[in-house]
Amino acid sequence: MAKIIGNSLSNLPWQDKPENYKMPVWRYTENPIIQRYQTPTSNSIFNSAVIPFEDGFAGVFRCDSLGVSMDIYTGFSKDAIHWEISHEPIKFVGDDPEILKREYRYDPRVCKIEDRYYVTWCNGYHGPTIGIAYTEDFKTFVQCENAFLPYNRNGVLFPRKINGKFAMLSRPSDTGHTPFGDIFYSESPDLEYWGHHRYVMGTYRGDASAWQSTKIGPGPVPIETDEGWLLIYHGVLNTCNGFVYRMGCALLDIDQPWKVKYRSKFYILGPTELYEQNGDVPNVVFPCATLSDSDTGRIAIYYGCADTVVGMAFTTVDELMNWMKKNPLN
Ligand code: BMA
Repeated sequence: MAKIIGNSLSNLPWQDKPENYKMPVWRYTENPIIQRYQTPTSNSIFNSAVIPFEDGFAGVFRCDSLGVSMDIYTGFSKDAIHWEISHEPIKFVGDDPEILKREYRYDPRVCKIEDRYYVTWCNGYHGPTIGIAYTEDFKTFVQCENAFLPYNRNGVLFPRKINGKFAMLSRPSDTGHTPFGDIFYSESPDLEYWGHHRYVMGTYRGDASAWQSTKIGPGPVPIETDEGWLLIYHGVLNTCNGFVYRMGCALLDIDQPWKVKYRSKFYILGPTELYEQNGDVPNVVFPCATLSDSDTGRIAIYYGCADTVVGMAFTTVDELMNWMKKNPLN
């Protein structure tokens, strides 16, 4: 039995695994939990991040507008299922107007490190790069320097310093719908200057695991366990009908997270429901956040469905560990 190292969360949303269900991740029966037209100006709400906050939950949501512009919005919830999402995008504050210029913002992650909530997202700055901001109250958001030069997407912070440094996973990319992509690790003493870049893992080109053959990218903030960092990630296959996005999991070394201990050969969730197969971009499940409970090992995964709505799914730390260990990618 692996153990989650972190806080207990007795109000974690939960449903038991259906009987005789062969996959390690199962969906919430009332999915999707967030609808595309949920705010007055939204065309779609997906690829969004949630976190425990005060006596409930807060989140940062990707809402594409009816003009199909991309921005990120706060939201709050008592039960982590029903969300009130702001009608106005986050307005960032900061010292340097150059950094505050908005081109586009999408695919947020939220990570608590010590007393602050950090938001990372794909930030337009002459091409996509990783934006970083912090907040203490989900009202005032201070924007920091972009982490990297363009082009990069999927910047995901670790929830504590590693060897005394902030740590981030990311996926260097290009200006378009990148047909490649591997996961890298970087460190920073101050969240401004990033270095110590390490290759973590890449696409798999063999036949055994084609679902992750075109590109992969880190998903939710890694979950600390007594066996290592549990990472849920997305993997993409290029088919004759375009990209198909699925989810997988990996276990990274606790002190040297660029060392991969296990990685799943089989995906853990794929787009098989109508709301995952149909939408503005068909065949996408895209995980951006989890909530987890250290007492029970339960995990709720939040994921974008077909670039249109948000879904929730459940698993446990043991389900994912067993899945990887039974069918590892060598
Ligand atoms: C990626 C990002 C994601 C999106 C995915 C599938 O490049 O734009 O936000 O979910 O493509 O369209």
